[in-house]
Amino acid sequence: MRSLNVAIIGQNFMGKAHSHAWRNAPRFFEMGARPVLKVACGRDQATLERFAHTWGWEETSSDWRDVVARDDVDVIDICVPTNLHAEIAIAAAEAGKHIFCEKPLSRTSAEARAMLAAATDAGVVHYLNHNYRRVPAIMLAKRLIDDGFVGRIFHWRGSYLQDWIVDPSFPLTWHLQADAAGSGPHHDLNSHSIDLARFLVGDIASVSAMTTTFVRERPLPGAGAATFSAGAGEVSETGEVTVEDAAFMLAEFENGALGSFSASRFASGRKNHHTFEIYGSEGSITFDLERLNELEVFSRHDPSYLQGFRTVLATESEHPYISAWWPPGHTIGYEHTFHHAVVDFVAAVADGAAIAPTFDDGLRETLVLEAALRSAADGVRVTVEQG
Ligand code: SOE
Repeated sequence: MRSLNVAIIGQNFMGKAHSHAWRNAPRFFEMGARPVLKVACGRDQATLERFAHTWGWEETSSDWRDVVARDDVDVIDICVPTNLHAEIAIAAAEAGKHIFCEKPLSRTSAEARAMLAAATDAGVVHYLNHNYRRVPAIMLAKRLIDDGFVGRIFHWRGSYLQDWIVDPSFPLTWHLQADAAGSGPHHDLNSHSIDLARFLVGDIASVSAMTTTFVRERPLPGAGAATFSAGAGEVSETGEVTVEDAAFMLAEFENGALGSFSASRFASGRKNHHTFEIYGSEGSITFDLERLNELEVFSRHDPSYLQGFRTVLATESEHPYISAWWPPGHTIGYEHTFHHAVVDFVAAVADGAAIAPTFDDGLRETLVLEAALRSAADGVRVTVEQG
């Protein structure tokens, strides 16, 4: 069987999730090519060696440019902060490598356009990893919508709430700096909701948004909570937070549906509360990532004495991806979505199968993100540029 040599750039949270998927997917799925974990690239050599050993990467490198230039690498997997995506992806495309890029695609639409142009010109496979599209229950939602179960869609209500920075002593990591991240939970979390909304409902025509920042100054990474809370005069090692802490957006879709999106890192008690609700003329669908095997569905065509939402456990063998895993009722989790992405990506590279979202989807999503930031800054509704 053909091998596909993968290089991963980045070794943190997403590095781990992707590594697990590259390594494990062929054990469960029939794949047209065998991913080889060729080289892991990161800055901190000590942690990189441990990371490579744990996940079975054959080699390590501290220079992504060397990695991209290697003849024995077929795929570049990008798992680094957002500000590095464009440069790495463009170099990878120019070197003829297929690209698996973690979300969000980029900070700006200018970067997204350049990435899309480079990948298109090079004719390489370009995939933007919004892993939640590949939750079987969400794939089921897509099938139900395409089959007319929901009918004409009236409303989308998407919400992605977390609480990991409520403590003001949480340090100023790259996620809290606009230069690195583009924006805060808007790029990080609303991007996921926008991707699902585009997948399930359609393109977004205009938006109106509000953002706010609750904690404007934080300890620099390494300065630590103790320094921050030590009292006036000892709080010198702090820096400015340059992103929002919460971003709420209203949207009108091209098909006339009205939607709302809320993203916050200040929703105390919410750890990874990613939900959506879709309401239509024939029925409705709701989803909650913290119960990701389930889809709540409502049909107006049920008899009146049975009207109500029911819970579908999307673990039957006919649900997408499930037959490769366990028997019905043996639930799957967060990491499985990355496996599904790897399987589909390899099918795109090895067999020419279609894959989405691509960098084109990423550009469209970034245009929505940008329009919302403009709306929040100017206090007006903004039309979203289409592509
Ligand atoms: C952190 O907010 C984060 O890890 C996101 O970056 C991921 O995309 C999301 O799936 C979970 O939360």
